[in-house]
Amino acid sequence: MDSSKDNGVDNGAEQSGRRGFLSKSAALGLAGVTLGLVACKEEAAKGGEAAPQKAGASKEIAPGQLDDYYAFTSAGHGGEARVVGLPSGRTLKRIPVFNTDCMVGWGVTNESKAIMGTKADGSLKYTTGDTHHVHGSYKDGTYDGRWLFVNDKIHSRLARIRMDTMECDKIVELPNVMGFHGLFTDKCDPVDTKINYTTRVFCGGEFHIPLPNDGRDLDDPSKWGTLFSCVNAETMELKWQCRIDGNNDLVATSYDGKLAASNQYNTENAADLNGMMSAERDACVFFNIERIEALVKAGKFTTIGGSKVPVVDGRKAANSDPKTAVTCYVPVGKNPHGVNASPDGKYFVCSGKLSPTATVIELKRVQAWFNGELKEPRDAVVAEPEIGLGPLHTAFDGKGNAYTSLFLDSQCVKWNVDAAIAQFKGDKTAKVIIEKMDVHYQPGHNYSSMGETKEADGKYLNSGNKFSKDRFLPVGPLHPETEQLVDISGAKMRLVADHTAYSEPHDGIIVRRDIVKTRQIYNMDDFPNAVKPENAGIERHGNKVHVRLMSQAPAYSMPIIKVKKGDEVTLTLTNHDKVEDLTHGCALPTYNINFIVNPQETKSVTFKADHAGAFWLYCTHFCHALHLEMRSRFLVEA
Ligand code: RUQ
Ligand code: CUA
Ligand code: CA
Repeated sequence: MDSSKDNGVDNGAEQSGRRGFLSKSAALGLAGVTLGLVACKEEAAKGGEAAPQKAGASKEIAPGQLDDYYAFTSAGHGGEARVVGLPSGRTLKRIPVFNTDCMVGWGVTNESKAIMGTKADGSLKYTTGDTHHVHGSYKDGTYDGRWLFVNDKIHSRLARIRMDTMECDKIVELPNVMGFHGLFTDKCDPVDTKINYTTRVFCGGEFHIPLPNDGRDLDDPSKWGTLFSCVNAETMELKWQCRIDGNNDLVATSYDGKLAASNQYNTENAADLNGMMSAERDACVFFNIERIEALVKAGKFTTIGGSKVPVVDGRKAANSDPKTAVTCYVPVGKNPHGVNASPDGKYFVCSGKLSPTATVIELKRVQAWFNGELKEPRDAVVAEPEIGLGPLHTAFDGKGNAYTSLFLDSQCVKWNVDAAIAQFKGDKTAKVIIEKMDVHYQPGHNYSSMGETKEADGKYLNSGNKFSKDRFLPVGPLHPETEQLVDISGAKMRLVADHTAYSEPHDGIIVRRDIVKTRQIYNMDDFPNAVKPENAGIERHGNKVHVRLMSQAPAYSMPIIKVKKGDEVTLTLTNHDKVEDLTHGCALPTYNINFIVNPQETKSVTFKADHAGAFWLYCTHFCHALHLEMRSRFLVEA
């Protein structure tokens, strides 16, 4: 197969397997699009260089040199979050969130289980996750380096990651939501402008389900619905939910805190593929945050099933009067994917996916509709340029240009927002499309350096491509994905590097390194259960045994730990080393226990000593010349 031409929907048809399916679904989708497949073929044939390209690094990161940016990305159904240095592409950290991880002991220790959630028997409620979107907390319209938030689509959970330790510290499950896909943080309070930082996280529910989902209405999807949820960023508790018509895909927010929006590909409220593609246009639904919160305050809400979370009615029938409406449904191109806010805060852009267009919505006009000053929601649309096939996500450079990923064309298209608006007003000379660049291949998300903030700097764009095909050494049926780094600082886009990514990052953000302030060691006193010389040792209450252990390279505080078969053992370990990065591990063979303690950190595990014998509790993390000798005898008497 000539892979250099294999770059799109048409060539895919010649192949079997994954890409065969792709071509089928793409063709299916294009049935409703005016642009024919002929045009598509021409576009597609242009792309896909398998021949080596010259790397165009605007700045090489030499050994020992530090990157300029952090990229924080999701990991799809890997369930974690990841930290990458850019432009080098160095993997800096994997942050376990919804997955279990035996390197750090996530899902193993009592502390991580308490965050992840357990069943009555103490086992984890879920061990799977599906992260898609990572967004940071804001202050003054830019990242404040405090938190990252990431969604779990499969079990509808929102997780928070502390940026100072880059560890997950809270997870909340959204009630009556299935397929929690898009999320975004707010950037200001809608009423109190002194609160010019993130206090809310908005979460979109993608799948329609019975409300409540308790076995009723199983055969009547017309009664099902979806909710848009608001979570308190500080407490991570649900504040309210809003029931809507249609569904939520991705989420974007305004700088002033007054508006949040979600693009809807299923305005049809359909339960099957054809139904979801039946309407000529779908929508982007805007939420009036101030009004929703006023209704909640006034007690004008319902609750669903056993959930106590206030639910406000955002459906069309209840919101036809703009002056009291909490929602505004702005029509956009068919089956949109992505809603992205321009860094100047003026526009939200939704891509058509099944329409070769991007719809530009002016926030001022949406606000005007809510004030009764704009006739129709559709009048908030100020441009709808034709940009290419399969547009998904849009990033910005802060200089008025937008960069949209074109899934079917395997391209990134750079276009100018003002020109698109001029064209929409009738200016035939407006040059909307500035450049199209081939990416490899089938891009999903793209995101730019600081591109979702007022400090968008127009330096780098990351194109997250779903198929790497021939770009890397083959590693069997599952290929890595290509994260292509593009220099967007000049007049022309320049491919800087192909970085591999293990399946399956979706979205990410690129944050200037000076914003991220990490702590290098813990404070022992932050842990109420810290083990200190005065309380170290073994304490027994009936068959409950508490083993309080300390680590200091290259030894644990007790060479022998003796318990009885049948005991319920809680082992608490505090790392007394203070040297940065002097981490110790704690592995207990046949008891399935494995975790680490970083300097000055405390962790614990609880387990039943259900089999007798001698077990070497040993250090897993190479810490000292005598690391291998760092072990204690854990003896379980019969
Ligand atoms: S989605 S490839 Cu989960 Cu963000 Cu668009
Ligand atoms: Cu402690 Cu290895
Ligand atoms: Ca649709």
